[in-house]
Amino acid sequence: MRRNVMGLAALAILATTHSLHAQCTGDLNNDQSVDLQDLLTLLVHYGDSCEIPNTSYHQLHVSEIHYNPNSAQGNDSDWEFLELYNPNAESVALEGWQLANAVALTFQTNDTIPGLGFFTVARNLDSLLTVLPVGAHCAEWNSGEGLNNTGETVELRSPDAAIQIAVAYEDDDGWSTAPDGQGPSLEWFDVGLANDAADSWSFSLVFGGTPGAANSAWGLSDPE
Ligand SMILES: [Ca+2]
Ligand SMILES: [Ca+2]
Ligand SMILES: [Ca+2]
Repeated sequence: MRRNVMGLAALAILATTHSLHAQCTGDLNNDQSVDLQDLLTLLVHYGDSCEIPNTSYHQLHVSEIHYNPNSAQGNDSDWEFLELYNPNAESVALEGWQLANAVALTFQTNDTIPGLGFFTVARNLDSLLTVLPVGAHCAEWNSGEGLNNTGETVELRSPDAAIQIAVAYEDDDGWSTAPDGQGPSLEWFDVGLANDAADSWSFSLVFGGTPGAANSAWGLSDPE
Protein backbone atom coordinates (compact mmCIF):
# COMPACT_ATOMS: atom_id res chain seq x y z
CA MET A 1 0.00 0.00 0.00
CA ARG A 2 2.81 2.34 0.94
CA ARG A 3 4.44 1.57 -2.48
CA ASN A 4 1.18 2.46 -4.32
CA VAL A 5 0.86 5.76 -2.48
CA MET A 6 4.47 6.59 -3.35
CA GLY A 7 3.79 5.68 -6.99
CA LEU A 8 0.72 7.90 -7.19
CA ALA A 9 2.63 10.79 -5.63
CA ALA A 10 5.42 10.35 -8.16
CA LEU A 11 2.90 10.34 -11.02
CA ALA A 12 1.25 13.49 -9.64
CA ILE A 13 4.63 15.24 -9.46
CA LEU A 14 5.45 14.12 -12.99
CA ALA A 15 2.07 15.37 -14.26
CA THR A 16 2.55 18.72 -12.55
CA THR A 17 6.06 19.04 -13.93
CA HIS A 18 4.80 18.11 -17.38
CA SER A 19 2.05 20.75 -17.33
CA LEU A 20 4.49 23.43 -16.14
CA HIS A 21 6.87 22.61 -18.93
CA ALA A 22 4.34 21.57 -21.57
CA GLN A 23 5.60 21.87 -25.13
CA CYS A 24 2.95 24.27 -26.43
CA THR A 25 4.97 25.88 -29.19
CA GLY A 26 1.95 25.34 -31.44
CA ASP A 27 -0.40 27.29 -29.13
CA LEU A 28 -0.04 30.50 -31.10
CA ASN A 29 -2.97 32.32 -29.46
CA ASN A 30 -2.15 31.14 -25.90
CA ASP A 31 -5.57 29.62 -25.22
CA GLN A 32 -3.93 26.56 -23.69
CA SER A 33 -4.69 24.26 -26.57
CA VAL A 34 -3.28 23.62 -30.00
CA ASP A 35 -6.33 23.78 -32.25
CA LEU A 36 -7.76 24.98 -35.54
CA GLN A 37 -7.31 28.65 -34.60
CA ASP A 38 -3.59 28.10 -34.26
CA LEU A 39 -3.48 26.33 -37.60
CA LEU A 40 -5.35 29.18 -39.33
CA THR A 41 -2.96 31.72 -37.80
CA LEU A 42 -0.06 29.73 -39.14
CA LEU A 43 -1.65 29.52 -42.60
CA VAL A 44 -2.13 33.30 -42.73
CA HIS A 45 1.63 33.71 -42.26
CA TYR A 46 2.61 30.79 -44.50
CA GLY A 47 5.50 31.84 -46.72
CA ASP A 48 6.60 34.80 -44.58
CA SER A 49 10.36 35.35 -44.52
CA CYS A 50 11.89 35.02 -41.08
CA GLU A 51 15.23 36.51 -42.04
CA ILE A 52 16.41 39.20 -39.67
CA PRO A 53 16.95 42.31 -41.82
CA ASN A 54 20.45 43.71 -41.81
CA THR A 55 19.88 47.24 -40.57
CA SER A 56 23.47 47.96 -39.72
CA TYR A 57 25.29 49.88 -42.45
CA HIS A 58 28.58 51.68 -42.45
CA GLN A 59 28.38 55.43 -42.18
CA LEU A 60 29.31 57.22 -45.39
CA HIS A 61 29.32 60.93 -46.23
CA VAL A 62 28.67 63.21 -49.17
CA SER A 63 31.97 65.10 -49.28
CA GLU A 64 31.82 67.28 -52.38
CA ILE A 65 29.24 68.70 -54.80
CA HIS A 66 30.21 70.41 -58.05
CA TYR A 67 26.85 71.69 -59.23
CA ASN A 68 27.79 74.72 -61.33
CA PRO A 69 31.21 74.47 -62.98
CA ASN A 70 32.63 77.73 -64.31
CA SER A 71 32.25 78.19 -68.08
CA ALA A 72 36.07 78.33 -68.32
CA GLN A 73 36.09 74.72 -67.13
CA GLY A 74 33.31 73.73 -69.48
CA ASN A 75 29.65 72.82 -69.53
CA ASP A 76 27.79 71.63 -66.47
CA SER A 77 26.82 68.55 -68.48
CA ASP A 78 30.51 67.58 -68.72
CA TRP A 79 31.97 68.57 -65.34
CA GLU A 80 29.37 68.18 -62.60
CA PHE A 81 30.17 65.54 -59.99
CA LEU A 82 29.38 64.30 -56.50
CA GLU A 83 31.92 62.73 -54.18
CA LEU A 84 31.35 60.27 -51.33
CA TYR A 85 33.78 59.72 -48.46
CA ASN A 86 34.21 56.58 -46.35
CA PRO A 87 35.39 57.50 -42.83
CA ASN A 88 35.80 53.82 -41.86
CA ALA A 89 39.16 52.05 -41.91
CA GLU A 90 37.79 49.23 -44.06
CA SER A 91 36.39 49.44 -47.59
CA VAL A 92 32.61 49.32 -48.01
CA ALA A 93 30.79 47.42 -50.77
CA LEU A 94 28.29 49.81 -52.33
CA GLU A 95 26.10 47.28 -54.14
CA GLY A 96 22.47 48.22 -53.50
CA TRP A 97 23.26 51.68 -52.13
CA GLN A 98 21.58 54.48 -54.08
CA LEU A 99 21.84 58.14 -54.85
CA ALA A 100 18.38 59.68 -55.07
CA ASN A 101 16.46 62.93 -55.36
CA ALA A 102 18.90 65.35 -57.07
CA VAL A 103 20.38 62.59 -59.23
CA ALA A 104 19.76 58.86 -59.38
CA LEU A 105 22.22 56.00 -59.26
CA THR A 106 22.02 52.45 -57.98
CA PHE A 107 25.53 51.22 -57.21
CA GLN A 108 26.58 47.95 -58.82
CA THR A 109 28.26 44.76 -57.70
CA ASN A 110 31.84 45.89 -58.17
CA ASP A 111 31.41 49.38 -56.75
CA THR A 112 33.40 49.77 -53.56
CA ILE A 113 34.62 52.77 -51.62
CA PRO A 114 38.03 52.27 -50.01
CA GLY A 115 38.60 52.82 -46.30
CA LEU A 116 39.30 56.53 -45.68
CA GLY A 117 38.81 56.95 -49.42
CA PHE A 118 36.45 58.34 -52.02
CA PHE A 119 33.94 57.38 -54.67
CA THR A 120 33.21 59.98 -57.35
CA VAL A 121 29.94 60.02 -59.28
CA ALA A 122 30.11 62.05 -62.47
CA ARG A 123 27.52 63.43 -64.85
CA ASN A 124 29.95 62.68 -67.70
CA LEU A 125 32.52 60.10 -66.62
CA ASP A 126 34.60 60.47 -69.79
CA SER A 127 35.30 64.11 -68.94
CA LEU A 128 35.92 63.54 -65.29
CA LEU A 129 38.33 60.65 -65.87
CA THR A 130 40.74 63.22 -67.34
CA VAL A 131 41.08 64.88 -63.93
CA LEU A 132 40.45 61.99 -61.50
CA PRO A 133 43.44 60.36 -59.78
CA VAL A 134 44.62 57.15 -61.43
CA GLY A 135 42.64 54.20 -60.07
CA ALA A 136 39.89 56.41 -58.65
CA HIS A 137 36.68 54.62 -57.72
CA CYS A 138 33.98 56.21 -59.84
CA ALA A 139 30.75 55.85 -61.79
CA GLU A 140 28.34 57.92 -63.85
CA TRP A 141 24.89 58.68 -62.53
CA ASN A 142 22.00 57.07 -64.36
CA SER A 143 19.72 60.02 -64.94
CA GLY A 144 20.39 62.53 -67.69
CA GLU A 145 19.58 65.37 -65.36
CA GLY A 146 22.13 67.69 -63.83
CA LEU A 147 22.66 69.24 -60.43
CA ASN A 148 20.46 72.29 -60.02
CA ASN A 149 22.39 75.57 -59.95
CA THR A 150 20.22 77.04 -57.21
CA GLY A 151 20.22 73.97 -54.97
CA GLU A 152 18.51 70.67 -54.35
CA THR A 153 18.85 67.63 -52.11
CA VAL A 154 21.46 64.94 -52.61
CA GLU A 155 20.34 61.76 -50.88
CA LEU A 156 22.45 58.70 -50.14
CA ARG A 157 20.34 55.63 -49.34
CA SER A 158 21.47 52.29 -47.94
CA PRO A 159 20.28 49.06 -49.58
CA ASP A 160 17.13 49.01 -47.39
CA ALA A 161 16.19 52.36 -49.02
CA ALA A 162 16.68 54.26 -45.74
CA ILE A 163 18.10 57.75 -46.23
CA GLN A 164 21.54 57.65 -44.58
CA ILE A 165 22.45 61.24 -45.39
CA ALA A 166 20.69 64.06 -47.19
CA VAL A 167 22.53 67.26 -48.09
CA ALA A 168 20.17 70.05 -49.19
CA TYR A 169 22.72 72.43 -50.71
CA GLU A 170 21.88 75.93 -51.87
CA ASP A 171 23.68 78.74 -53.66
CA ASP A 172 22.87 81.23 -50.86
CA ASP A 173 21.05 81.26 -47.48
CA GLY A 174 24.20 80.55 -45.50
CA TRP A 175 25.84 78.39 -48.14
CA SER A 176 29.04 79.52 -49.81
CA THR A 177 28.17 81.32 -53.06
CA ALA A 178 31.49 80.80 -54.88
CA PRO A 179 30.63 77.26 -56.05
CA ASP A 180 27.75 78.75 -58.01
CA GLY A 181 29.63 79.22 -61.26
CA GLN A 182 32.78 80.96 -60.04
CA GLY A 183 35.02 77.92 -60.39
CA PRO A 184 35.38 76.03 -57.12
CA SER A 185 33.23 73.11 -56.06
CA LEU A 186 31.27 72.95 -52.81
CA GLU A 187 33.36 70.97 -50.31
CA TRP A 188 32.51 69.46 -46.93
CA PHE A 189 34.84 71.61 -44.87
CA ASP A 190 36.25 68.91 -42.62
CA VAL A 191 35.67 65.35 -41.48
CA GLY A 192 33.70 65.25 -38.25
CA LEU A 193 31.48 68.23 -38.98
CA ALA A 194 27.73 67.69 -39.40
CA ASN A 195 27.47 66.53 -43.00
CA ASP A 196 24.13 68.21 -43.69
CA ALA A 197 24.69 71.67 -42.16
CA ALA A 198 25.38 74.72 -44.34
CA ASP A 199 28.22 75.94 -42.13
CA SER A 200 29.99 72.58 -42.50
CA TRP A 201 30.55 73.34 -46.19
CA SER A 202 32.74 75.84 -48.01
CA PHE A 203 34.18 76.53 -51.44
CA SER A 204 37.10 74.49 -52.70
CA LEU A 205 40.49 76.21 -52.80
CA VAL A 206 41.01 74.40 -56.10
CA PHE A 207 39.41 75.45 -59.40
CA GLY A 208 37.13 72.61 -60.44
CA GLY A 209 37.30 71.03 -56.99
CA THR A 210 39.08 67.91 -55.77
CA PRO A 211 37.20 64.91 -57.21
CA GLY A 212 38.46 61.59 -55.83
CA ALA A 213 40.90 63.28 -53.45
CA ALA A 214 40.90 64.87 -49.99
CA ASN A 215 39.12 68.20 -49.87
CA SER A 216 41.27 71.31 -50.05
CA ALA A 217 40.76 72.50 -46.46
CA TRP A 218 40.97 69.10 -44.76
CA GLY A 219 43.70 69.10 -42.14
CA LEU A 220 44.27 72.87 -42.31
CA SER A 221 42.41 73.34 -39.04
CA ASP A 222 44.47 70.59 -37.38
CA PRO A 223 46.58 72.21 -34.60
CA GLU A 224 49.36 69.76 -35.37
CA1 LIG B 1 27.96 76.33 -65.10
CA1 LIG C 1 24.34 72.52 -62.75
CA1 LIG D 1 37.27 65.93 -52.77
